[in-house]
Amino acid sequence: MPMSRLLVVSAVLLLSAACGSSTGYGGGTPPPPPPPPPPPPAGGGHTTSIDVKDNEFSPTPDTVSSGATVTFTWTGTVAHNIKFEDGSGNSGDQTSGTHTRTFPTVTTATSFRYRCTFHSTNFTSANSMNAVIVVKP
Ligand SMILES: [Cu+2]
Repeated sequence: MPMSRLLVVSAVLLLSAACGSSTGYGGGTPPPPPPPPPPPPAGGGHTTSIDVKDNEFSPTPDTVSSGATVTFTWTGTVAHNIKFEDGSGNSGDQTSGTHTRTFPTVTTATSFRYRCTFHSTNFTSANSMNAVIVVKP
């Protein structure tokens, strides 16, 4: 092999090796990935809009601020209602539309349990159409 051809082959091999080791960041470490989003409140939402579905309330549990007004929106196809354990802010039987309840001002976190009387027999059973809103000061 002529000397000039040997030099060309060597140059190509060197260039290939250099490109193969490049990271695209000038040889430094790549930038760190963005931090993960903060976790949602434990076990539920933080919203003043709750969907009344067939057959669940979503989200639940939900946490709102003292004195907040929560809007329930019927998104299913069969009738549901909202009956609060404290007897206040109940809705009628509805298949569509909305219902609102304004919660009281509280000085300690207070749970307001509610259920649909068609699809739940009490306020605490799992896998039933009941839910809770936690009002925080
Ligand atoms: Cu229901």
